[in-house]
Amino acid sequence: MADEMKKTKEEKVNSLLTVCEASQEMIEKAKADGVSLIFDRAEAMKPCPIGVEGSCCRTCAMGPCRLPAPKKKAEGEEKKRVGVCGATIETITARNFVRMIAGGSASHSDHGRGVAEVFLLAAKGEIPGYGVKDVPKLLQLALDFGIDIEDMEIEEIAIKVGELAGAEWGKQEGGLVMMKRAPLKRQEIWRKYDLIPRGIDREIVELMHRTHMGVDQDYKNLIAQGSRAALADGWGGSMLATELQDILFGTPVPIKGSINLGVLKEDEINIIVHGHDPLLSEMVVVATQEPDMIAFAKSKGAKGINLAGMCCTANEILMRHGIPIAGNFLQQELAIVTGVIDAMVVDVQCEMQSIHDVAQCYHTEIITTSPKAKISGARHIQFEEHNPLETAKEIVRAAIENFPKRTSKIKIPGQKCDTVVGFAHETINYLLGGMFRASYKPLNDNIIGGRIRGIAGVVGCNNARTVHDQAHLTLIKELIKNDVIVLSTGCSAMACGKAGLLLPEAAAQYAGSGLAEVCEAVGIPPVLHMGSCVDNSRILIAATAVVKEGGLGDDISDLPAAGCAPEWMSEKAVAIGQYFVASGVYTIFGTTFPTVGCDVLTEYLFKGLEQEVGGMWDFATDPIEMAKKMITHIDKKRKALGIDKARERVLYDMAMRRELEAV
Ligand code: NFS
Ligand code: SF4
Repeated sequence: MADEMKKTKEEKVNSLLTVCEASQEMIEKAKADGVSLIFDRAEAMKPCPIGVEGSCCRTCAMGPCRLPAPKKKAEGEEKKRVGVCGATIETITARNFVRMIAGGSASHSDHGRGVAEVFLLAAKGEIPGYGVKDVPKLLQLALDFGIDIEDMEIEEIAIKVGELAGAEWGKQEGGLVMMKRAPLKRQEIWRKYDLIPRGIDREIVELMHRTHMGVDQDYKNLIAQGSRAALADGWGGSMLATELQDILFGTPVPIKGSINLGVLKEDEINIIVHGHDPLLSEMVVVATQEPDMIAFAKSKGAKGINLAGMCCTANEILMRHGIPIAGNFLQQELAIVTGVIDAMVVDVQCEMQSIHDVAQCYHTEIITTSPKAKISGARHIQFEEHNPLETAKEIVRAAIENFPKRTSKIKIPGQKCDTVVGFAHETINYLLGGMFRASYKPLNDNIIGGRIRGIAGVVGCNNARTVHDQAHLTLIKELIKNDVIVLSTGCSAMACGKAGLLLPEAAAQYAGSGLAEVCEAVGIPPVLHMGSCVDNSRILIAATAVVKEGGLGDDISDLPAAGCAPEWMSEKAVAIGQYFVASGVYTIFGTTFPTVGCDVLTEYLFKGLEQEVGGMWDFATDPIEMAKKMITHIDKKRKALGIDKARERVLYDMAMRRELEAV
């Protein structure tokens, strides 16, 4: 309390912006340096109250038609809310909602397409430095695509896989191949409701067509197309991105790393790779280790080259190389504020245009690399896919040349935290079952026995409309306290890393006794970092593996599991949410929900969908309430499975176990 009193007014305000101390320090420094940040802009500009509820249609030039809910609706008196063309509020909110799905699915999937293209070039031996790193995974994918691999060389198989995988984007019919990985019952449900995507691009294009003025004007039909496009992302574009990246760069295995702004080094060249695509950053990793680059850095007075990641690119290279993470989405400007970033290299997605303005106040060079993502005024060094190492070296050279231009405005926060990351589905399998009997059985047994109450996927962004990292951490701590194991990706996983939740020791400190016991026995943290946002597909695969292991029902919707994006902001999060829902998962969002302007649609998303696909949406702003809702759902599923009694006796002996199995 005394400490609380000692805080200046300014510190109190800053602590309302973020719970991350390193970020607080940099927000204060930015103020002193006269730099405007996202936090300032969010304060100065509030969201449009009509748009935030999804009640504004700007689909054609007769609008925008704004349809806010009437202030006081007396029973039965509400006039039908329609736009100029007669579109109802149900149509308008559904249209807006599914267009977010289109944006999100397009982003993940176009990233996936880029990976598939590079994969094929690499398979053909056309990219020096890239090749097949994970042969078993290549063979598995080849089998998924029905390739008869018996008499084929690895190179041939890789080329065939590259061709067939690449064709999934432009396919017109027949259903995406990866959908067949789902539990059979799930596939039946998708067939029953005609939700199987025909081709990745096709579903996104059709969604844009249907949401044009005067086309699909039935909200349920629109949501169904939203599901198709979202499934094309989760089980298509994202899953293929993950699989092909793993084959090219290696499937992650647990690796140590560190995270937060404290990973930056004052006496070294600091390069940040920021965005989502590991294609170039993989080579930047190599370039920073080349002797001629290190010698060049030293010739400019630096002790070495320090590479760090930001956002999902960071997750990718941390998981595969142990490269440290500087921070998550809301820290991208703050990293520059340290004054020691010599170059921030961006590829695609979640890069705020403001980083260019912030960089103007220091010496940082912003370097764009994708022809799809330029920033006015920033330097562009295009990723040359036939020779990525050359591009990477050019970037590293630019950073080194920039080092002597540093200004005196330098301060690096002390905070950094160790992490253990890289829990691919294969790793979990191996860790639990052992090398010779890789299996999910121990996990299933612990869920059935009640040591682990259920599984939660906590994912997604930071959002400047809510306290940075706070909801992620409060929610996740509440879940693990209640013996729910957490699988995490994206900026959520990074929030966990900064708070020490990605360490095995966190189990003893934060987890309930059942979960802690399992984590300690296996040596894993209570929160498993599974990668970037396209890697949410790993969660789908893990959930499927749990179903297939047996004992917990025969569909993903039977599992005691739930998903959440407590601080979401991106359209990609909506796509992810919809593919989880359409795969049978209860999925809750925090901060805001884009359909609350229409009760009928919101009711359908929150309740109606459960009758059809087994999963449903939900919304709460308080993280403890979110956790409670998730646990309630988990308990509901435990009850349906008949394993709700097991939780009363968390520790039980063999006799009790036999008794339980006999039931
Ligand atoms: Ni996911 Fe990763 Fe972060 Fe959100 Fe952006 S970086 S892809 S979209 S903000 S979690
Ligand atoms: Fe208005 Fe209809 Fe045009 Fe939308 S499509 S802006 S509701 S007239």
